[in-house]
Amino acid sequence: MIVRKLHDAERSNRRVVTKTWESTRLLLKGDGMGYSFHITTIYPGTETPMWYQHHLETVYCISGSGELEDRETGEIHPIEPGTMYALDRHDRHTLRACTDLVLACVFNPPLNGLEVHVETGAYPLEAEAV
Ligand code: 9YT
Repeated sequence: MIVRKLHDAERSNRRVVTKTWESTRLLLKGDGMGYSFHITTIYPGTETPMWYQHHLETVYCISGSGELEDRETGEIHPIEPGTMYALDRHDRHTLRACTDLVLACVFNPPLNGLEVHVETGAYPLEAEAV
């Protein structure tokens, strides 16, 4: 069994910080679950274009508000607590946060640990592990 506390993980190298978001990766590939599980905060007033060519991702909004643009269709979806979205088709998308947007995220295949977006908005398949 694996038991971890977010406040402990935030003080370790499981926390990755970028210009528009930070993410604490509570479960990673090395944990052997077959997926990774993260608590991510998107910073207010920011816009993050993403395109996970190598991963499927499910996101659940815990708190905050923002919007998700589906760049495949042009649709805009409000994001608020209780909203889930699943990128089942490696969809190109952009996330905009009005406030701190706190999200629970699951990735399949699991992240190794230190992934940050490359220019296309993807994560490489094999990044450095923590
Ligand atoms: C929602 C999203 O994909 N945000 C970027 C960070 C990502 N969730 C991560 O690496 O934890």
